[in-house]
Amino acid sequence: MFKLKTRLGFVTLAGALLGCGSGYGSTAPVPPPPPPPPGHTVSATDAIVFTPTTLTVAAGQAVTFTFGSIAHNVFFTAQAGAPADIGGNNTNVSVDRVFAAQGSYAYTCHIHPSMHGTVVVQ
Ligand SMILES: [Cu+2]
Repeated sequence: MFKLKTRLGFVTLAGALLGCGSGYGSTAPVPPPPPPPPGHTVSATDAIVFTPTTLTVAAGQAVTFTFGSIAHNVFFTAQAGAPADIGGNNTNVSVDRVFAAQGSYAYTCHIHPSMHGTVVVQ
């Protein structure tokens, strides 16, 4: 009975040690997780949508509008506190706009009238 107990204890200990050591010395180190995506970016995509459709930021924060290979622009619905429009045909560029005042700021792309988005400033 004593012998059996000892043996069980050894097996348990060996298992614990193996468990602790698994992965130690393995060839491929686990890469760190990728950084989270920037929190205040709206992408005007080649799929003809703004992503995200609604972005919430704090007053005073900047939002970066990024444009890819298909030209887009950003025209805000006229209202107090709305930042300047991003007119023209924007490709492969990023443009920042600061939202100083609380509110809900809708915008659209004049090249693609189906593209709509909103920045909510809290
Ligand atoms: Cu567009």
